[in-house]
Amino acid sequence: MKLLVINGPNINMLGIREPGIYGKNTFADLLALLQDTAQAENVVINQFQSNHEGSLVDKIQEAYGNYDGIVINPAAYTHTSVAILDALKAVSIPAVEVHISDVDSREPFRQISYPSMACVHTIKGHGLEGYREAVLYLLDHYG
Ligand code: CA2
Repeated sequence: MKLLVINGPNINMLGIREPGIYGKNTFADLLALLQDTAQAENVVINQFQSNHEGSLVDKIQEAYGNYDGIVINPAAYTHTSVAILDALKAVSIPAVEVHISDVDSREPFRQISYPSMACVHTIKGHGLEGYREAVLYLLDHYG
């Protein structure tokens, strides 16, 4: 199984500020967790992070025919991006949405997610472990 993990804006800044919300772990820790999960589960996991909405859309389109599943944390674009929603619908690859923080207990605007309408499952508030859970979910249901 070949999976693509996509992270949106500012996820590369993890661990630098707001440890109360996102924890102390860094983006490098997230990359290590993904590598670890790939080895343990014997799957290919490629990773992409961008601060640009169009680049995220391009990457989702490129996944068509090349990946069996997508794990996506669209970050702030979660709450605004119909373009990311449409890209996920267009490629129709099983996608799991991950949020490090519990967006439901934060500001009301964070409780809206456009991409979730094209995702088979959403994991919120489990910290970086949510990414591992997303991979396991895809393996269990589509592997
Ligand atoms: O909880 C999540 O995973 C989020 O997708 C993270 C986004 C936020 O906009 C979403 O509402 C929920 C933020 C990404 C990281 O932002 C940082 C902010 C300050 C310091 C470091 C990272």
